[in-house]
Amino acid sequence: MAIREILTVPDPRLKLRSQPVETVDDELRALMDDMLETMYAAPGIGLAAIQIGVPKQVIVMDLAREGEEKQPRYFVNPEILWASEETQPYEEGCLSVPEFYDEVERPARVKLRYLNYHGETVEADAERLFAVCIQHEMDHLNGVLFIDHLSRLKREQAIKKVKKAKAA
Ligand code: K2U
Ligand code: ZN
Repeated sequence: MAIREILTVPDPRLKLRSQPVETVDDELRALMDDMLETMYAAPGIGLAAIQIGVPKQVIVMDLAREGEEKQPRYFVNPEILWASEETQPYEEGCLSVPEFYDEVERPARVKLRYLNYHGETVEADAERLFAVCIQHEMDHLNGVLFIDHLSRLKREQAIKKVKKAKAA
């Protein structure tokens, strides 16, 4: 396993649309292992493959709280089958937009279909933080960042802040 570099704005690769995975094999599992190690080290609770420069439809997540046993989850070629009309606001952050947080409104509940770590098809219902995180990560697979849901002014402020921090 290896900790990989996390891309940050304004890296153009973060705007790429990620490609579907053909086969969940040992090579893909090695990528997911690296993604999980990278996410824990950040630290974060979710990570999309494009954030380490790999344009594949792969997400890892662990919503376990501090002190709880780790609960890693793997999502390959995830699809949203249904989303509630009801929405919920959440103060989001992103490992690719460090030190910037703002509120984003998203559907409160979603139904997902995806392939798991072993390539098996799974359906799941997500709500609360799981719903927020999976939609945030699936945005990454479409080249969309949470700041793209904000005003142009806030988006430009976020990018300027990250650029300044990188130059320091
Ligand atoms: O995509 C990422 O950069 C991972 C995010 C996932 C996330 C974003 C917004 C809301 C929930 C999850 C990082 O984990 S951001 C760090 C973080 C940590 C705990 C709670 C919220 C955000
Ligand atoms: Zn993110």
